[in-house]
Order: sequence, then structure tokens, then C-alpha cells
Amino acid sequence: MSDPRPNIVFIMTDDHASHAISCYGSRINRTPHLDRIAEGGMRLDNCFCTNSICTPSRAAILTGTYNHVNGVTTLATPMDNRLQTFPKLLQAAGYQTGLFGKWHLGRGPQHCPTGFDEWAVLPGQGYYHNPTFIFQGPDGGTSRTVPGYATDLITDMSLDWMQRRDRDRPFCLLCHHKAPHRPWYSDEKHAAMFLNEDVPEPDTLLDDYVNRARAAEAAAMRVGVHMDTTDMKCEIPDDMPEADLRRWAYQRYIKDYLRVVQSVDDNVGRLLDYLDAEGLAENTVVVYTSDQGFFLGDHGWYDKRFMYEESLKMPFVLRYPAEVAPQSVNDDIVLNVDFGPLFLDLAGVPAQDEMQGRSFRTLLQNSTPPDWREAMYYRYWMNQSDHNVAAHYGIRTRKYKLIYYYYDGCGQTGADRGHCAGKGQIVSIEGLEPEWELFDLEQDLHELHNRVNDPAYAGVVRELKDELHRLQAEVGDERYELDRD
Ligand SMILES: [Ca+2]
Repeated sequence: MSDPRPNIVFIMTDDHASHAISCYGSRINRTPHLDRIAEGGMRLDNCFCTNSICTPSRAAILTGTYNHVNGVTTLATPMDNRLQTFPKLLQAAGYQTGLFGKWHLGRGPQHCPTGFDEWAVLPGQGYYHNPTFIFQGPDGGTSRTVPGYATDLITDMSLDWMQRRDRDRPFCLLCHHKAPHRPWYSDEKHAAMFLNEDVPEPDTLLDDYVNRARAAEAAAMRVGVHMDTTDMKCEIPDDMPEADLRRWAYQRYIKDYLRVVQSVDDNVGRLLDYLDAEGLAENTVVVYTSDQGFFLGDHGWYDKRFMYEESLKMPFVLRYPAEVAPQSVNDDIVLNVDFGPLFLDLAGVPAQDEMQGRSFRTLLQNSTPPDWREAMYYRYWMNQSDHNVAAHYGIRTRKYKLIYYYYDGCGQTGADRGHCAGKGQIVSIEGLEPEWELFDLEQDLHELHNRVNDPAYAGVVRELKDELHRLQAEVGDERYELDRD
């Protein structure tokens, strides 16, 4: 008799915000195949990353630990591949394990993928067209260029690997697309989407950043002024007022982004069709997520990094017909560090003590444990670099968000490298005094009004600071030296 344990197909994309997925209520696109996963299982509405940037989020997912523990705090801190990960534990328990697509946790013998029977990954971000892949091999692998479009190729490799599997043992496939990461190069099939129409603008496209910490205005991630000709695929007008430029650039940006997303959706459909055709759908856990959210013109921005909702929130849909009722929705707070413990739990493999996340298997059955978390801890370490975003940490509960910007790289590798995107003026944030932001998420969905100095919220601020510091201590992180309240 074959092994009854479920297969796991873990599909992850790069920078795909949930508000560009139709089952999350997107106003700008349709994603029928991602919706198929949600319709056949569960959609999580409060799934958050603990540090909204590629490499750190990926390390948190694989290891089940926060970045101050796994050491992957920024884009310049590759992961030590000797760390314990959920794929290693599944492999040791008899699972076949495969990884295809984006890795972005470093190269070479100390950082290449480990814990996989077979892998092929893009170096760094990789390219959309005719990408080079690093294939499993001695000294960290062997590079070879493969003709085709990255999203199709990563799916082809995933399908080929599943086709060659040992049918008597369960498998865990990590299909990790590079799409829709900047600079959003479409394939031919979707190049003509939206050609003769405008895409609706987000409510906060023309945000002026008043009533916020200085970090918001300083961020060099504005659609238009902080983009370059590679982003826009054309010359950028230099005589347009900023608001007009933002609206013009938004249309170019969002159309490219959505074209790239549409290829992801098609290719997810190919994987789902394969599982159906092989009779595997019932006993296979299919997850679709992204390493973090993304600003789709919200607050006038692209990119991520901030603890604001669009960037903090991860899409997460899961189908597992053997255990999860169709069309379920859950709004408990789930974190990227919980994914590994969940996969291990579903496979009947004990999680290691060092994993800080918690399996949310009971949530999938609409049963929330009484001691499930009511708040989450976040920390972005990469001060200044690339997009001039301030280092910050904070807490989010169901109702409030409190953020502490401390404007200090704290000696982290990859922080404090002055660098600017596009032609926009950069306001230095070096040495600014720390600032707090409080948002009342029920009153202020778009996080436009910092209430931290509003006397009506004094009690709330006190409670949230205490809870923030308690959570910080609980996960073993250190408070910033000037945060003495
Ligand atoms: Ca990313």
C-alpha cells in the first residue's frame, strides 16, 4: 500500500500583493486559477510577513524563525544552508523534495539550496526571458541558460519533476516563481492586455504623506519619480508635475505588473490540472502565497518594506480536500514563520523546538485555539538602503498598528548603503530622532492619520507599547537603545 501522507505543492511568487488576486477582491484583475485554490479550500485574510522583503521572508518561511534568530536580516545577509528547515525535515522523514525557481538566499557551497533531492534556481532575482538557472551540482551548482519565459520554465521543471516521482512516496514541491518582481517583463501571450483601457487607481495614489512619521515622505519608492527607464520601458517625461507623473507612471507600471501576474495564474492552472489528471488533488496540500505584499500605487508607491498593510499582508490560499472544507475563510493572525510548522504537522513530522512559528492546522478546520495570538511582531532592518526606508519595528493587533521608526542600521550588513532609485530627490534620514506611528485600522483603513499624539489614544498607545516589548522579548529580539518608554 502506498504512503498515505499528503503531498505538498508550495507555490510562492515574489512581490504579489493580495489586492491583485480576484478572490481577495481585486478591483484591477482576475486570477481564475488562484481563485480555484481558494474556492476548493481556505483563504487567509490576516496572513503577515515578519519582515517585508524577499531574502529575509524566505529565510523565515524555510526555518520557521524570525530574522534576528536566523541571521537573514537584509538582502545582503545570505542564509547559512546548515540551518534547519522544513524541507530538510520532510526529506529526512521520507518525502521526495524538489525546488524550482527563485531562491535568493545566496550562492555557493554555504548558501545554495540544501534539503532537496533535486533543485534548479535562478541566481539572485534572475531574468524573465531566457534566464540562467543554477542546477544542482558540485560547489554550489552549475549554471546554464535555458530558452523560454521564466514562469513557464519553472512550471515545466516542476511538472517534469512530479512526473518522474516515486509513486510510492509522498512529495513536497517548492515551485517558487520570480514573477512578478520588478522590472515586470511580460511574455508575448499577455503583452496586449490592457492596451486600450486604464486600470483603476488606488485611493491613496496621490498621498502627500502628511500626518505620518518622516519616514513616509522620505521613502524613495514613489511611482514615477523613483522609477527608471527599465521600469517604464520608455523615456520618463521630465516636465510633468509630480501628481501627473505619478498617474502616468502608475498606468505603465500596473499594466506590466498585471501582465506578469496573468502568466503566473495560467501556470498555476497548469499545476492544478496536472494534479487533477493524476488523481492527486484529494491528498495534496496546495498553497499559493507570495514572500510579502507590495504597494500597487498605494501611498503613491511601488515596492514593500514598510509595515503598512499592503506590504505586510501576504496572500495565502490553501487547498487540501481531505481535510479543509471548500470556500473557507479565516481571519486569525497567521505569520510566515508558521508555514514550516504547518507543513510538518500536515505530514505528521514533529517541528523542531527552535522553530518559533506555530502550526495553524486547526485553523484550517475552522477551530481557533483559545490561546492563538492576538498580535504580531514585525521588524524591518535594512535602514536607508535602496529605497531610503527607515528601519522600524512594530506590533499589529486586529484593531491597531503601532510602529517605531528608529532610523538606524544597527550595524546590519546591507543597511545604510546610500542608494537611490530614479531621479527623485532623496531626503537623508540619517540620524533622525526616532518616531512612533499609531493607526486605528477600524477608523483609518488606509493608514493616513498617525494618532500617536492624540490624547484620546493615550491609553491604547501605553498598552500597545507594553505588548510590543513583551512580544519582542518573547521572540528573543532586542529593544532599540532609545526606545525606553
Ligand atoms: Ca519579494
